[in-house]
Amino acid sequence: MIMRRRFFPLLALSLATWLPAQTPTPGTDPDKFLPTVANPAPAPKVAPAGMVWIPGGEFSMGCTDPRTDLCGGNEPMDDARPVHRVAVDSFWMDRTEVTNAEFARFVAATAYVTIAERKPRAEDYPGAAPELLVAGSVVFSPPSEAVPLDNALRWWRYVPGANWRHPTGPNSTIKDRDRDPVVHVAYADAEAYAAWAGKRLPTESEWEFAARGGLTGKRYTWGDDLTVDGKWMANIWEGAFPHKNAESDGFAGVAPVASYPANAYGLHDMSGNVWEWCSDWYRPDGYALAVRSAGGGVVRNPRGVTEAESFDPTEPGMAKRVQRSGSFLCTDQYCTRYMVGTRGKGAPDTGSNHAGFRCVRDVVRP
Ligand SMILES: [Ca+2]
Ligand SMILES: [Ca+2]
Repeated sequence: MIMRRRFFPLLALSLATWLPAQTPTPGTDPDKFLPTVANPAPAPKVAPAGMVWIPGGEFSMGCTDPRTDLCGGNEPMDDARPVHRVAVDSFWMDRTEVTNAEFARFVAATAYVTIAERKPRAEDYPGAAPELLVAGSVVFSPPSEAVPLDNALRWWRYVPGANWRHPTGPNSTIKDRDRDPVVHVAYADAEAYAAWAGKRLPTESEWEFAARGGLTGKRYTWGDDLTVDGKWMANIWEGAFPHKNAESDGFAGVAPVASYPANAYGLHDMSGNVWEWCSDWYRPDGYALAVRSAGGGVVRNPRGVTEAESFDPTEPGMAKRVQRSGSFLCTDQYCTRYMVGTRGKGAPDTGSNHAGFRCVRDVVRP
């Protein structure tokens, strides 16, 4: 349906209260974090340009219910439990989200046309009115006054002509915004870029291992407090969502990548700025299924469920890919998914002006 390109994923990213409480899987404690143990193998001597070494290892993946935490938000994050033990191999990861300049080089080399720049085909969106079948993407369009937070359509709009070159609509440009993360990138667009760059998209477990930076069970990529010495550590939303952005962190919209401190692995913006695609298909009970398939032990290099198994109770029948990191629109009033163990998801054909990606590369040892 064209509605998914118009509105849906952003709504879904923001609602998790529908998730049923999950039955604990035998052999796991849904709230138990054990120490992260990095693989001992040293990094190869030469790092690919713009990438950092992620040693891989064993860690506890997931998050506990944050609602009683200071600034923990109002969602239980049931889909990120049980907290369970996962092992991932080492890999390289982009130190930042992919930028406009990087994506422009890819497009210049390949003449690639993103999904948001293509006219939707009527056969892919049966029942859609012909006037709706226009190229475009979803843009944050805040109301001028406070609104109930139960319907994301109050602040999202499908904008014809919005795409990575025109982030907020046809009259906007990316001139002088080389260092901004590229946005309006559908999953296939991100995959095409990664293939061109000799990389791939991260799995969800690789992404979380990297984001945690060797720490154990922390709420954020840097620790347990939202700010450090009064400083903002990520580009999120302060003020009253969605109508009044206080910009205390310095940015109302996207920030140039690496505007905030890196985590311990040298990765920037693993919390906030823009959402980042992961290669796993989404399913709210995916962690329990993974633990079960591992016989209750350590889950090794999980790849997630299949497309056919993907399920989102808010949109049954639509397979979704995982997205991580939260964005400049996440706030403790709404969608606190800048917390490192939390999960998001999106329809693969849908980008928006708060969603991008970064890539990883496998290690090739001589
Ligand atoms: Ca901000
Ligand atoms: Ca991010």
